[in-house]
Amino acid sequence: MGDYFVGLKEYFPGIGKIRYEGPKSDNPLAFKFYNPERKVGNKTMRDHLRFAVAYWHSFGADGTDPFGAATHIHPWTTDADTLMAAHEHKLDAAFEFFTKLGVDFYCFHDRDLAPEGATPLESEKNLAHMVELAKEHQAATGVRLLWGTSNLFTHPRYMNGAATNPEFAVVANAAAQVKAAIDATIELGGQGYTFWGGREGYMTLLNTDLKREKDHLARFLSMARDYGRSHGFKGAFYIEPKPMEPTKHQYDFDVETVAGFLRAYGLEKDFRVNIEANHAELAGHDFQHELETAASLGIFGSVDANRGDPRNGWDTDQFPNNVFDTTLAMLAILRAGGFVTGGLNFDAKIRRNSVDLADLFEAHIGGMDAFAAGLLAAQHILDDGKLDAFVKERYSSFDSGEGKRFEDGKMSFEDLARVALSESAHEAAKIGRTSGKQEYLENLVMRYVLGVE
Ligand code: XUL
Ligand code: CO
Repeated sequence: MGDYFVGLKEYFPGIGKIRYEGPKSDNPLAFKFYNPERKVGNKTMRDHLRFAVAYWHSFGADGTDPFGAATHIHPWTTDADTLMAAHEHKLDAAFEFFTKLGVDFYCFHDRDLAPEGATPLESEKNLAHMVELAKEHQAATGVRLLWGTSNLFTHPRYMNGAATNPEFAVVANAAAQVKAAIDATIELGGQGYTFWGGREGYMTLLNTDLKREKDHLARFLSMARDYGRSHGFKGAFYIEPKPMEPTKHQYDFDVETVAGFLRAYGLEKDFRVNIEANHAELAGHDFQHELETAASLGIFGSVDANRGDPRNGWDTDQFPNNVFDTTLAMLAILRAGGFVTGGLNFDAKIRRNSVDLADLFEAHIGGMDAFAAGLLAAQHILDDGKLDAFVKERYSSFDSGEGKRFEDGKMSFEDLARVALSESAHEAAKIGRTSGKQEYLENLVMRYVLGVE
């Protein structure tokens, strides 16, 4: 932990540095699969996975739900005399946690780091103060900022939207907030800046001018992009798709919708997607679908790692633990070339009744192990080559001859039809009867998942 923490209050007493002990370890506070320095393919696990802790769920959320009061009593809040002091203590607790857990990154909203002031100017001052302290904590611990973002959904002024609000004054307020959050991200060396449009959508179309709202959103994003770039931000801008909640419909519904939006407004060069597993599920997709769609469109950026509950339709933000899913996710990520500016941010929260000090550690350890195991299985799949060879062979009729001419755009529609017309009756009877081998492939993946060690 280093000397930096000497003299600071310890918020997680009795819990030391979390270490790798291997799959046979019985210690709940040890990694079973995540071994940071272990080489997988050409990189270490830590460099592949680039884990980040989400400031909001881990240090801000208090277990409140629509039916009940807070259950998580945070000493960093209860011990403080002022709101600002509470945020200073929260920062100490967060960096103690990052360091003990051994993650390299964290992510925050502006309002996680510093409280909202009475005016936009006061809010900026609060944030600037906390950024100075965060900078010192980063320098002392080596923990870095994966991405920053702005909370444009909690304050009542955003109840009708932020960049898509029908009132211009609210749009301007959102800009002041985003400008300050981009400044904070630049100051802290953030590698990305995320836009999650929590209230950028509608509750009913009866009061909504859809075209105008989307135009405003695109205008806002272009202006924010230009501001960031002209102030030295070289990282990635991310849009985080989510189909609904809190709005009935959100404009950044899913990856494909975001891709269409970015292209329609000429934003595709600077913006990539931050894909959240639970959001994919809410959109009716698999996590793997969203990752592979992003990769196929060249806009894969980062990941909010969590999971939903397949039996209910909201964003439960649970810690990931399904190694089948993490394997398929890591396979998509490795095939996309791995993370560049992005990483695996645990946008996940412990349950409301998880009130032990160790729960937050155990939750992250489980999530990190699930992705480490998924990484090992995915690398094994790639090294073995059976799955890729199968897929390559499945499309091999486009690799040469007429199929290749079609793919290269060297054929007219008549030529294409003529290929079929020249078939013999014997050939025609066989066409298309090739097994997709789904069960064989699922069994194959299961072998890699079960073979992890
Ligand atoms: C909400 C969500 C957000 C974003 C950041 O569902 O995922 O926490 O990740 O605003
Ligand atoms: Co998220």
